[in-house]
Amino acid sequence: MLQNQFSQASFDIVVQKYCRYFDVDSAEQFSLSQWYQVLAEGSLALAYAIPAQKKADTRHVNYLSMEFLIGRLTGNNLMNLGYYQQAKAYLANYGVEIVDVLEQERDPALGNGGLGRLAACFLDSMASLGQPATGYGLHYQYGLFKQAFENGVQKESADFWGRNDYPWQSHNPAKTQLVGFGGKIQPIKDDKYEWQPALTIQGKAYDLPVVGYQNNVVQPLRLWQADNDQTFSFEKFNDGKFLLADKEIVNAAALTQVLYPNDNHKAGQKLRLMQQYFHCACSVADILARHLAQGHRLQDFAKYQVIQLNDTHPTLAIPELMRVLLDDYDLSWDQAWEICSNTFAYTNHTLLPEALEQWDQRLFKQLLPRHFQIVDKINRLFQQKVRSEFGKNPQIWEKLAILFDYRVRMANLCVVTCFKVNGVAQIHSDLLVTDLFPEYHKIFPTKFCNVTNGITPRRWIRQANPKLSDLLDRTLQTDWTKNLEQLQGVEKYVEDYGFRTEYRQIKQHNKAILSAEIKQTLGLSVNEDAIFDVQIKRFHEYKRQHLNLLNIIATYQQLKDNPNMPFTPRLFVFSGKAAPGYYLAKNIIHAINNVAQVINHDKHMKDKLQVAFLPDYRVSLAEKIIPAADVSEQISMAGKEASGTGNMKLALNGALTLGTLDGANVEIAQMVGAENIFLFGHTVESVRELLTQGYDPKAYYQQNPVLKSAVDFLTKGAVCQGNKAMFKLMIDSLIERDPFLVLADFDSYMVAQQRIGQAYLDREAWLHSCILNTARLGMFSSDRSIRDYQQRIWLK
Ligand code: GP0
Repeated sequence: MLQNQFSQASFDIVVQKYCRYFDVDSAEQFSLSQWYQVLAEGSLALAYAIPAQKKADTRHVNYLSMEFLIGRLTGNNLMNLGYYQQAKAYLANYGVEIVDVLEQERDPALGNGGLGRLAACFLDSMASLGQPATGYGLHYQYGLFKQAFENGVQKESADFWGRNDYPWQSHNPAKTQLVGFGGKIQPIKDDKYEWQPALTIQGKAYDLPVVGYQNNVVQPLRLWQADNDQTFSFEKFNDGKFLLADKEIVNAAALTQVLYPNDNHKAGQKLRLMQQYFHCACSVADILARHLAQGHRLQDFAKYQVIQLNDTHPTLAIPELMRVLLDDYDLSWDQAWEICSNTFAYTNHTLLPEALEQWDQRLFKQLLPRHFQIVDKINRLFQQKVRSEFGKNPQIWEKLAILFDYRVRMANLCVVTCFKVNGVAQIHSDLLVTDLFPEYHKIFPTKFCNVTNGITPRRWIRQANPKLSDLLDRTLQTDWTKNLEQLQGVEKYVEDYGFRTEYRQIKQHNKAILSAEIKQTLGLSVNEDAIFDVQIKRFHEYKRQHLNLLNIIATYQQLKDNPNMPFTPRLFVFSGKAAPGYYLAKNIIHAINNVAQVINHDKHMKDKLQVAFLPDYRVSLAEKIIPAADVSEQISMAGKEASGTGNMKLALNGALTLGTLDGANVEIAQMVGAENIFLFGHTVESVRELLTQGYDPKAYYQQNPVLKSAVDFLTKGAVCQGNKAMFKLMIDSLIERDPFLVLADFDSYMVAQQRIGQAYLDREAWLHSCILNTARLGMFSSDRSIRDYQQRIWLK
């Protein structure tokens, strides 16, 4: 039972306060956005009215992530607090609709995509399961850029999200930290050193409450913001000792000014390395302080703390903890190593080589001289281990070294140090062992494991799809969000007329809402009876939005040639951003927009074939698209998508997956059964075969007239406005190299699309499959992921 009752009085106080602030006599005069401030502030007070948990005797999870893509919080937190209905009624008294008020909230974009959203789902699940945890991230001034289209071209603008006015955060002045950079190392005695940084920066803590689902748990997401240290030394500065080597001026606040907009790609800039260290240093200091404040002994650190590294971005926490233990707490190397190698665990999110972080050794050494020394020692000690395992073998060492060729390889540092390394879907974890880290696996056979990703059903079903949630509540008579496996209970209703009717109506209702959104943003009236075929995710070649596009063009051409051919109407929905410097991905976006223009303006295509590219993809937009989807495009080249998580959200909300055997699609297929998913394309094995045989994309282009004419369409007529070179980047990549086998999978993809068109005609059978998708995907709750982390990683 909830300890504190929803108190009308606490909202009344906030209303009074804002009457003064806004200079109005009564709340009747509040605008929607003013109501939003009242609602958020009142809800925040309710969250903090929940007493802090007693110190648990279990391991505390410290989840370190450069990104937390939290989405709007007010509605979600009210729901988790159990006060949504009361808050709704409170506003209704003033004639105000809560959903309209919630739409006023900014959507903080403190992450790029899957990795950051996963971190947010995990926070929700840890709180909801009562797993003591703190999320540690950065308080960026600018989140991921905003996206607009100008003549089809992506234009970026700064995401000024107003971090200083955001009602859900509070500055926690008790937790300020100091972080050093540059400078030199002073030897004290053998193996003892003191680091004398050239510059110190302040890290200020901004806390957001993470509210567990109706269980009286609230725990922090702590975001660090950089500021000039009060003790900033102008003397040192004037002496020119500033960062010693390059005398460059660093504006402290710049450190947390902006989120790097790269996804599945390393950036490599100095400022990014500084960001990473800043994040790690603040977090490690905070964890240590909390550990000691709770009365634990330093030597029990690993017993009470685990530090989960979300990808390699927070790897510097490893040498930082070593440094603090060695230099500040005077532990021996072996003692410090014992603690570190039992504290850290690493989650790998990608096999793409361009995403594996490596830092220039000189830069590293200049910014973090003491850390470099520590990493160098870890590397040398590990080399001895490798020699005892494999003998002196330069080829093997070349792969396993942490320091090599003047680079610091972060993934290798993680694998060597961490007590567990996990991938994010079964196929990905398998490939991690067989393809990326086979030699490491030989040395550390028990280190590797899998934890398949998940999504929080609180946000992605209960909040995003209230009508479906209501149906599930009435049908199952339990709170299925707490144990999503209970969705299995829906399976018995798959033939139930009443249930089927409602399920179908809900999808139709959600499609109508999305159609209104499309009308409002794009001015496009869509056919609500068409198949809503959705591809929403970052733009990346490996995700193959251009495969989808080629099929759209080919279909358009067929419909032009043969207007009476049997065809099930389609609406193709795209949304997603490309990194600002990723020209090929931006070229694909441009091509989709231009093709959309042509098709949407062709009156013969009206209600038959339409393309809607919604700009500025973000969590709140995903919440509108996902419940309305009929088909979920998960079409990466097999072996490249670590897991995917949008695939889970869409399928749970009753979209059928059109996918390759990649990432979590493999497990989705196992759960729903082959009849309830549309699989196509090369598998990991057949990709391998094709590539060893020698892949020649041009041959596919020349030998397949449908494919050829689809590609050629992009160099002709209205699509490129007479500029043949407009989509050259994309076309050359496809025909000359095609690293992700778009052309090799084209035929199989088109056939799968035709099967979908056929299948949709049998509306009863289609509905059957949708319901089974909802019923059978309970394992993709992030609660299950967190339980797996507990059992396979954290409890060890
Ligand atoms: C992986 F390496 N992912 C990265 C990265 O830099 N950013 C990122 O979002 C994603 C994977 O691509 C994923 O397959 C996965 O599900 C997600 O991390 C969470 O594990 C697609 O969302």
